[in-house]
Amino acid sequence: MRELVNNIKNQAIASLSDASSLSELEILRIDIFGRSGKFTLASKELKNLKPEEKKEIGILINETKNTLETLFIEKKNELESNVRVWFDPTIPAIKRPQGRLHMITRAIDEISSVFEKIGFTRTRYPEVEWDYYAFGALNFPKNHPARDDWETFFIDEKDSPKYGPMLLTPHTSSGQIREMERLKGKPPIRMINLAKTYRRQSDASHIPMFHQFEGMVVDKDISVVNLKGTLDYFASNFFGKERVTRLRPYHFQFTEPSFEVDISCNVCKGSGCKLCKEGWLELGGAGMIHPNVLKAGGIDPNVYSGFAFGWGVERTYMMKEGLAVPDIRLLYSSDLRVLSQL
Ligand code: FA5
Repeated sequence: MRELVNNIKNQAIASLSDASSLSELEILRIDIFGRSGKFTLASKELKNLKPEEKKEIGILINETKNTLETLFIEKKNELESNVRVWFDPTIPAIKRPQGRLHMITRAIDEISSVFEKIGFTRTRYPEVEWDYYAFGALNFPKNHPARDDWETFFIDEKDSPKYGPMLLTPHTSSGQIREMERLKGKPPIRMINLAKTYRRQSDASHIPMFHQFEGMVVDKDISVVNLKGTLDYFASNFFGKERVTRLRPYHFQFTEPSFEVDISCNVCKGSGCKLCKEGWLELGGAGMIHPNVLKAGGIDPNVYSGFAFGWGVERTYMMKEGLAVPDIRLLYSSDLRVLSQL
């Protein structure tokens, strides 16, 4: 048995030094260590030996195995370092996927910078808000049916004796009173409040979490003319030079008069087409700040007046890019097939 093991070892060492390729080495490995390899079969004989021989031959088998395995590894390394690596510099490189900011992050930056140029200050107010700032101080009487329009998420928390229920703010208008308070009721105010807003709505044109931007200006002698001028400035700087806005009478509890703002359609330039029907696309709400709201913010409505407007970032940006997104919820679906196109 000792002789058999030594023979296998010597033959293996000789063949190893002759092996000139990785495939030859693999054939040799199978011949020695494979399931029916010479060394494997010899090792199996160990159990048939007499006990006194078993120990000695067992040691020999172990040593031989270790020696041969080391030699195999060394030979493999040697052969691999000889393999020539072909490098063809004309093969096109693998294109790594490139990340970029989400469309809505880009929109937020763009919208803020348009308003910052004409002196608006970007603000952000709490997303988890009190009823007082979202409704109460905005001239909504308690249980007024108009509150239903906002389909608010309420927080399961004790009501504040002063501010009422806690909720997720359904619109950035909650920032109006907060900004008046921050400035201690002292105009001039030029605020652009851009933040996340929440409503219990989910369909092709509504998402439960979306973004709004709220403009507010308060000063002496502010009129609808200033509102219209600001909206037209935004329309031409954000959407394109020839775009203008139009105001339609509407109702909001916190503005008087109130308007819906439309922008001229860029496809038909206002004459009416399949996209817009009558030449105009709807953007959002606006109006002159209600005297009661100014009073709630500590501002005297007999001295000061102001305007405000609030639009959805998602819808505004989709309109700018002319994006035919069939379902607004796709914007937040994290589906790379969608995101890589935006
Ligand atoms: C408001 O939220 C008023 N606070 C706007 C306002 C501000 C009026 C200041 C007057 C003065 P409205 O509910 O219409 O208004 O929402 C404004 C815009 O938010 C909509 O035009 C739309 O673009 C966007 N919006 C509303 N709900 C959703 C929603 N669930 N998903 C996506 N966008 C929405």
